Amino acid sequence: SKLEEAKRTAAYNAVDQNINFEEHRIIGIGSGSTVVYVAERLGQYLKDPARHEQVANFICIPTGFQSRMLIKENGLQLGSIEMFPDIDIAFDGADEVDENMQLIKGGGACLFQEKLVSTSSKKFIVVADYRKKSPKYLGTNWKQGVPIEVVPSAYVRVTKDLETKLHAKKVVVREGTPAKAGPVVTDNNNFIIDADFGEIHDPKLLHTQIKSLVGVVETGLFIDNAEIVYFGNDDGTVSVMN
Ligand code: DER
Repeated sequence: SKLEEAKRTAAYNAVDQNINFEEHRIIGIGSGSTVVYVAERLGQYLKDPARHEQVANFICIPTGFQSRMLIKENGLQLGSIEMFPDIDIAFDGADEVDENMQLIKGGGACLFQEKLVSTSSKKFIVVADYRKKSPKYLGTNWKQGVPIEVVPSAYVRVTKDLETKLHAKKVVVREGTPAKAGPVVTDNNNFIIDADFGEIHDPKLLHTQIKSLVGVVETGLFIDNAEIVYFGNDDGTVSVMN
C-alpha cells in the first residue's frame, strides 16, 4: 500500500543516510510499524557481504517487547540499556511532529523506554509517514491526546490533576482489546492515560507541567530530542526535516 511504501521509504533513507558503519556500534531501535523497516534495512545490510562485518558487530537497544522481537527477527544482536547506557544513534517513529520537531509519541504505549533510549542517544532520528507531519501545532492531526505513562495506583489521582490543574478536555485510561479485559499495561507494568489538550502551543511547558504531577512516570511529549525527521510522502518521495 502507499502508506506502507511511505513508511519503508522514510526508514530506508534514514538508515542509509545516517548510519556511519565505521563510527556507530550501539543502535537504538524504537517501537511501532514504521521502525519495522529500520530493522528490516539493517537486516538487509547484515546479509550484504560488504556490510556484514560491521552490522554483525552492532548492538541494538530495544524500546519494549515489540522492539526486542524486531531485533531478534532481523538477526541483529540484542543489548540492554543497562549494559550500553550511551547509544550512538537511535531510530523511532512518532505520532505527530510539529514545525519545531517537537513530537507526540506513545501511540504504541512504549513511550517510557522510547524516551529513555532517544535521550540516551547522541543522535535521534525519527521516521514517519505523511500523516504525521502537523501543519503547525501538536494536537492538530493527532486527536487521541497526549499519552502519559502512570503508576497504576495513581491513575485516579493523575486523572483528577490533569482535569482540575491542567484543564485537560478529555482524560481516558487506555483500554486493551477484548482479548485482555482491563487497561493497557505497559512493558514497564504501568498504565497509559491519554489526555486531550487540543492544539498544543507550548509543548515544552505542558510536558513540564504533566511531568510534575505525582504518579506520572513519563509523558509522550518529546521535547528538543529529534535531530532529523524523515517523512515518507504519498507520492513515494521522502522529505527531510532538520
Ligand atoms: O508509540 C510510539 O511513539 C511509536 O513510535 C508509534 O506511535 C509510531 O507509530 P507508527 O506505528 O505509525 O510508526
